[in-house]
Amino acid sequence: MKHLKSLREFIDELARAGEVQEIDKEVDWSLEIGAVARRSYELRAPAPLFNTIKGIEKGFRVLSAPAGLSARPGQVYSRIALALGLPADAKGADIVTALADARQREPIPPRVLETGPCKENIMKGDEVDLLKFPTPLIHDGDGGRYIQSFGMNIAKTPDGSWTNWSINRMMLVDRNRLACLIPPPQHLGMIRALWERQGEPMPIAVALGVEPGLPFVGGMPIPEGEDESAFLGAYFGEPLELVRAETVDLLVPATAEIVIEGYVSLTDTFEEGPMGEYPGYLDAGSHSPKPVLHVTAVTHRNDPILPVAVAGAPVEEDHTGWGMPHAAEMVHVLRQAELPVSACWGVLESACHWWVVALTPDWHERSGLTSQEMAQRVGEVVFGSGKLAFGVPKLLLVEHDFDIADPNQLIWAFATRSHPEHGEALFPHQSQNIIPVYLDEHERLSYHATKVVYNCLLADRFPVGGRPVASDFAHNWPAELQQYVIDNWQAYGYR
Ligand SMILES: Cc1cc2nc3c(=O)[nH]c(=O)nc-3n(C[C@H](O)[C@H](O)[C@H](O)COP(=O)(O)O)c2cc1C
Ligand SMILES: [Mn+2]
Repeated sequence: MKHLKSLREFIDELARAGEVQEIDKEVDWSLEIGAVARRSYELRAPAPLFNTIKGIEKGFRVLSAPAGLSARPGQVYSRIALALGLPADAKGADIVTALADARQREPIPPRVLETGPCKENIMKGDEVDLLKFPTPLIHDGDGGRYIQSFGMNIAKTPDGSWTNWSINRMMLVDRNRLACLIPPPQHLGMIRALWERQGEPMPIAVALGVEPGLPFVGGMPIPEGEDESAFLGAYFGEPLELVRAETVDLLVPATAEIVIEGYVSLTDTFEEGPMGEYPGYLDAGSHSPKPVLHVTAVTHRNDPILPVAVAGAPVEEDHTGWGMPHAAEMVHVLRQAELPVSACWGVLESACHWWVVALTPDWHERSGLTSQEMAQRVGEVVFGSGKLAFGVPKLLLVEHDFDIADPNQLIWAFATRSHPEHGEALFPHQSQNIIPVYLDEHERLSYHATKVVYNCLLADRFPVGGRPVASDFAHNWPAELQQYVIDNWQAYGYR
């Protein structure tokens, strides 16, 4: 497993795979960067690296779509795979399983270095000027310019027992202030509540442009009290390298492009939002006063690169960077419950509103349960798992006899295998984030909503060995004939 230790090593790797597009033409941080990036997601074109930004010091750059999908056949997930040290042609479910497997290993705490490239430039106190950076106004309709859309918020509890690394968006207010979205149920919100109880502002470091594996664990719902950086250590089998921040008692990635240090105020707020959101919509009414982060220091590499995720319609980093690690945690939780799970997936094209639990094809013989009992059991485990369940409203339960990351195969399975009358197991009044746009007012206010398992299991409806077989090229012709047809494809006149 290849551990890439900086955003720059990642960009080199992307370039080798044909997954980055350097753009020398001057672009405007106001809307143009967002528009180019958005179109690149929709075309599954390489990730744009903007080298020249109007009104911004030469050398300061933006990388967008760092974890977008690829149009290259067989390499759809290459950016995510490379970020996580896997081959560019890794399959979606295999990337998820690699993350899930690391949950069974001991965390490896980070190693502290004396210094690192993130200290090449240091601005403290009055010198701090966030306006130097090419922070984009992403969508026409956003409430402001978002500097934090794919970086790590690092905070620890007042007693120092738990450091948390997560992604929550932050908006530029002026040269030394940010407005922060800190939902109370997220770990950053829980840690902030502890500082609030002490009557102190929360020290925080925001690391932008970090080694490529980090954002994936930042989007992963590992349990309260666990440090995502030590989990990534377990994933790669070696410690992450961190350095001390300048003005807060926190450790930050040695190779980060930009590190913003400061304190989240107890009292100061600034109107934040709206912003494109992961269900794929921009809701003009979704803005409110949010806590202000007062910046005490900024450090950055020479010629820093700001990563930008353009949140909105699928597929972008909210779906890959949040959905894939969520699916990994789902595998882990089901394994711990000793259910016959084979793989899990957050359907990217559904904006991660549909999730898939795939059981081993022999689940029925192994468990002795009916499909309805199994649907109930899987729902209880997944929806009962706190942080993981919070963003998981709809589960499709299938046998793992097809590629669950292929939306075409999934739609086929869902449509043909779930019964219109009794194919759903409903779970009323479950803890749910307020993001899905179908929620009603009451559900939004209460952070609770009904969830569902769509039972697409077949094994208990057909005798052993009597399951209908997919009627496709791979299953209805002898293997030798398939190979003969493939070998002769051009001879038939196809190109
Ligand atoms: C690119 C990206 C952007 C995200 N933006 C937000 C956000 O603005 N607010 C939020 O609550 N969660 C956001 N998330 C999801 C959280 O990172 C995720 O729920 C994570 O589990 C939170 O960390 P925690 O479990 O340590 O609280 C984002 C995830 C990704 C990958
Ligand atoms: Mn956490």
